[in-house]
Amino acid sequence: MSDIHPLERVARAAGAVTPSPRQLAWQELEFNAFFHFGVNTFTDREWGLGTEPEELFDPTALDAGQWARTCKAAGIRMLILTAKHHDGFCLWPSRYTKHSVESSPWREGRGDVVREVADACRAAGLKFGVYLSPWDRNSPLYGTPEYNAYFKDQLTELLTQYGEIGEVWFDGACGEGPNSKRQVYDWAGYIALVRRLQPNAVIGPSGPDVRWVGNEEGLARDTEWSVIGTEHDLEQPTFADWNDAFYNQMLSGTRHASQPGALESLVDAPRLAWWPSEVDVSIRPGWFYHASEDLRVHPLERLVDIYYRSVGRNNVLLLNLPPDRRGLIHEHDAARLAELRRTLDATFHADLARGAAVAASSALPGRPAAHALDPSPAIYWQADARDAQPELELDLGRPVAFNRLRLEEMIATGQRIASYVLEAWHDAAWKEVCRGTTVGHKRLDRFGEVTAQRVRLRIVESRGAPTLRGFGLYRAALGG
Ligand code: FUL
Repeated sequence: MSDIHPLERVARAAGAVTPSPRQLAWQELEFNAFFHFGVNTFTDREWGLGTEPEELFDPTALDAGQWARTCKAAGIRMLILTAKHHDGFCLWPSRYTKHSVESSPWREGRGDVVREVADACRAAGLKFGVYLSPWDRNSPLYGTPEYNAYFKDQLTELLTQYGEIGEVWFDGACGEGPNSKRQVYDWAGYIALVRRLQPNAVIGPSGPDVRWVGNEEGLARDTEWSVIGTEHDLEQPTFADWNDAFYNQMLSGTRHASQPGALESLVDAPRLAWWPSEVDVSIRPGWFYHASEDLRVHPLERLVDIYYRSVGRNNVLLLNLPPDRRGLIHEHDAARLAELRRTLDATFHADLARGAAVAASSALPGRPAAHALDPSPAIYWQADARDAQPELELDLGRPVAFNRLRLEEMIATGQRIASYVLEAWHDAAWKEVCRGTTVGHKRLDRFGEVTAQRVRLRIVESRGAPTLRGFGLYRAALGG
């Protein structure tokens, strides 16, 4: 097959890369919440110094049940808690340091925030994840090989004492410790430990399962591939490898032109990896709570935009909801989150394509066009590989007004769609409604209202025979 063009060859190879079961389960979650909470909540800082007295930590009314219920009602599926941020203060009573809740006045030193949150998540039917900062400005061991053992001991506590962990969030930050030394992190060792103790947990965004989107504004790229090219074994990186991979993908953030996973970038890549992207963003300016930001909770329009540009761009959204000094999600944040849910529900409750008559230019046996519209996530339409530009045509039965499109690929079999056009039949011709590039787990497009009875989707370019397990049309009200 030497006559195959190199770009075509790599396109087929990339289209055949599939997620691990843990990545697949994680991508299905779509919308998770981050909880930045700790000594910074009480000092009004973003990065603690590591010298904060433990007495400072004293939430007056901590109620993890309120966190979990608020998230559940908003359609959030997992909650990730900063068990230890850069200041080194532990929200659980660690056996390996006194710099923890145990030395604080909160619950007379007998409290464990990690346990309360893990239990509240379980009670609400949410997954629970932990953020553990390798950068530790408090530990006297930081900057020595012993620190890696200390870090792994803490990780072991978190991974063995609190039940199932859905995600381990390793912050890549590597600053100086109390001795002005930097740490050479044992990434391969940390990763191996998580694999052994919590084999279903994804590790991100400095980890092999989940890639950082590259900015903290909540915005993914228009084109977001889950398959990228890499020089390194993401499972067993050296410190230098890891910095390189992590740093390179930081540089390829949305502010920069380069596109992770673009075909040209894959041709010479030693390996192809499924490395899906996560968008982390705070509901207010800071990651930690500051009373001065109570009136600066992002407006609804911004959150709706973030949702479309993260969940609707093949990313998992990790929205930070920083608890206040009471230990509660502030009223303003909770109200805004509820508004976001109402707005999304108002748009997505009625799929206007449901029940339409649908035909495809080709379909594999057992993968008929109708499966694209079927709400079951397990069945899908798949075009024939010989069909150069597969099409799906719908007859909605009557003229229908819509302004939103939802597409979903069956990513368990790979990510393939590279560009598509949605058209509507109008005045005896097909007119373009919108066009886009990647789809992946989910793509949501917004456009001006169109009224049509017949619509068609043309898949213009793909990396092998494309699939669709979801196709929806919606009508959003203004601002939705
Ligand atoms: C960064 C940290 O330095 C910030 O404080 C915050 O935790 C953010 C999510 O990650 O690397």
